[in-house]
Amino acid sequence: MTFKPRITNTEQRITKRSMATALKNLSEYNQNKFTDISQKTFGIVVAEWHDDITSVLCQGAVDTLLKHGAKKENIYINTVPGSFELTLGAQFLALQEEIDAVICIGVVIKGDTKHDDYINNAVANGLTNVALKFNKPVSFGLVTTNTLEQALERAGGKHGNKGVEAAAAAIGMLSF
Ligand code: DLZ
Repeated sequence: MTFKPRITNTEQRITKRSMATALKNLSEYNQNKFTDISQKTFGIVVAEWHDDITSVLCQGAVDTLLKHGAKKENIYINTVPGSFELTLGAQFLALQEEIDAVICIGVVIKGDTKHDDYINNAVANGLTNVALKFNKPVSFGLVTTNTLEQALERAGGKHGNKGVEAAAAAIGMLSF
């Protein structure tokens, strides 16, 4: 029997997917397997930098939790100065036994220096570590863009709302 690699199919899938990413609202998610979250408690950490945008992302996250059955009194929102501080904020929340999942919200827009790279990498690594350390979902609602316009497109604009996605990811992981 000859082995036929399915490289062509894989390439087709990848092309389709990247086209979809460029064109579609990114906030579509699969809720079929969502667990009952009516008794779950959520901590949201929101960065104050670009707070006109992070507040919209946070609202998207809260609306999504409520839409799927979370109780308002079981959602705790805390702010941190900037996205770099999201990791420690997430750790403070994850440390609380009653918190089931943490959702982190921030916006980092590229400037003239590599500052954004350092922040984004630190947050990605830091939040991964917190999730693994506390064995709890910690979702990455960090909008990382080149321009303000791109950030706005991902905060209730044509590419959806990254806060919605972050909340959906947290619920998805609680349903694991
Ligand atoms: C310093 C800084 C810069 C330049 N840009 C952003 C940004 O685009 N988004 C954001 O959330 N925070 C930014 N910060 C602040 C850092 O995240 C952090 O709060 C400071 O470096 C203090 O630790």
